[in-house]
Amino acid sequence: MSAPTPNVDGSNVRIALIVARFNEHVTSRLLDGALAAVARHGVKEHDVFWVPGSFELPLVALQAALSTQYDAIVCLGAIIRHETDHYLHIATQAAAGIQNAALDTGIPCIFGVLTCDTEEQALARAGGAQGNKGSDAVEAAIETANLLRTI
Ligand code: DLZ
Repeated sequence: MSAPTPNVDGSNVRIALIVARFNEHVTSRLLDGALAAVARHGVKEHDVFWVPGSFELPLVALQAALSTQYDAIVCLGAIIRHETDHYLHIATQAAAGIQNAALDTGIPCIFGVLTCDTEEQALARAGGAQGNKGSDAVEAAIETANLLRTI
């Protein structure tokens, strides 16, 4: 049995897009992809919030989810490996925090955060040869929000 076609009709979905400013040359491209998907799928309403870095994404995602103003939250960031293991702590906490925000509120909080070894890898996934993870994240948000309404 094959998987059903996902419902990516955004006409009844309100989305908060939360974007990390760190590595803005990458995250602004993720946001471009996300906004293109918002338009493509007819998303009802959307707001954009910028945060300093990926470490701050979970708290703002939680607050947006608690606000009851959104049916889904999309978190966008770019974590690129540095000389120390600092990036690892940021990536681990961002992933866990975003998932916790979703599980604590019942609002889908989507992990649109790139975790890459190099800037080239990140750019390839932000509108380059590997597509745009920001666009994918919006589609995941719409699909999950629509799915939750059917359960
Ligand atoms: C400090 C830092 C570092 C070293 N690397 C990244 C990164 O690759 N991607 C990212 O989104 N943010 C990074 N940050 C910033 C942290 O996420 C955070 O904003 C600061 O530690 C302040 O809490």
